[in-house]
Amino acid sequence: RCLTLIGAPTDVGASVLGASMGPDALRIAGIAGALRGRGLQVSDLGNLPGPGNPQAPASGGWRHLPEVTAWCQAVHVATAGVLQAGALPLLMGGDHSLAIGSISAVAAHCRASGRRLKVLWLDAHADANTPASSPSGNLHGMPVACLLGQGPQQLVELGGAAPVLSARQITQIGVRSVDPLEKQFVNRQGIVVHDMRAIDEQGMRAVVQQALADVDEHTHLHVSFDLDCLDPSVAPGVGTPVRGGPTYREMQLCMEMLADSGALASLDLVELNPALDTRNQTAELAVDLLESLFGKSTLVRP
Ligand code: DIR
Ligand code: MN
Ligand code: MN
Ligand code: MN
Repeated sequence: RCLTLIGAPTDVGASVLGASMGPDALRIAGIAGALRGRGLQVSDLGNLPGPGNPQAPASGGWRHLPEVTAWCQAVHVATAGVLQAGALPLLMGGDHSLAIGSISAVAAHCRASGRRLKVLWLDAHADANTPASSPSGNLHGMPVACLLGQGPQQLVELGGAAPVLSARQITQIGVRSVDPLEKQFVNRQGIVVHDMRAIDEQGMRAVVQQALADVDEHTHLHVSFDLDCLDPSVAPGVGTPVRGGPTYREMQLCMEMLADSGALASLDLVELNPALDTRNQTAELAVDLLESLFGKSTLVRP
């Protein structure tokens, strides 16, 4: 099986600078070697080119819309090329607005090949703001809304057909920070959110089982993994940490269960901020969890 790494070194969608260094921190943590160790044939496209961060204030409800659009377009094209070549695209962010680029390409690929698409969104945040609900104008808080057809036209229609997803194609896990008006959007759309209370009450195992209930080996499973989903005590290298996230063990179980589904076909690894990290520990944790996601297990399993 072939996997292609795509670096998108940008933080234009975020409030805090530094996610632009994420791809290189993941390379330094040994992402390619770890995946090769899992038996994958890994190639690295390197870092895509794109605009720098103008550090401009919001205008018209959004910050850096032209720059975010340019990055998402580049990611869309790169992801489409990797899928076309039959490999699994692994997007190394960069901030989470990039998921508009990757997921729009994945959705087009699934439409063309007649495969069902399911998106798992692992995040402390719902990322479902619209300009009307966003407290910040930061586009990394809006990708879910854009993919569901709500947001600036150039992002909503990035891949042509809109909306890219219907609400029942996306399930969120680990959420614990949702803005007041964003809550209403999540509720109105009917997005399934397994928040931290669900994980506390039912356990990660039951939550992931529910999230995968409509996934079989014919489904294209896309995992969009915002590293701020993890508890900041184990993953401090993120721009918008929120206390009370999944532990290392809980997230590892989640990864192992996703691996068992046999459906993983594309992945975003986003919001790693090396400027806020401690000796690259969050990047190393991400690589460790990736090994579980690609089938590493303690014992031989039936
Ligand atoms: C907040 C923070 N909900 C916003 N969002 C995110 O600005 O929209 N932080 N996604 O990672
Ligand atoms: Mn395919
Ligand atoms: Mn987040
Ligand atoms: Mn996010």
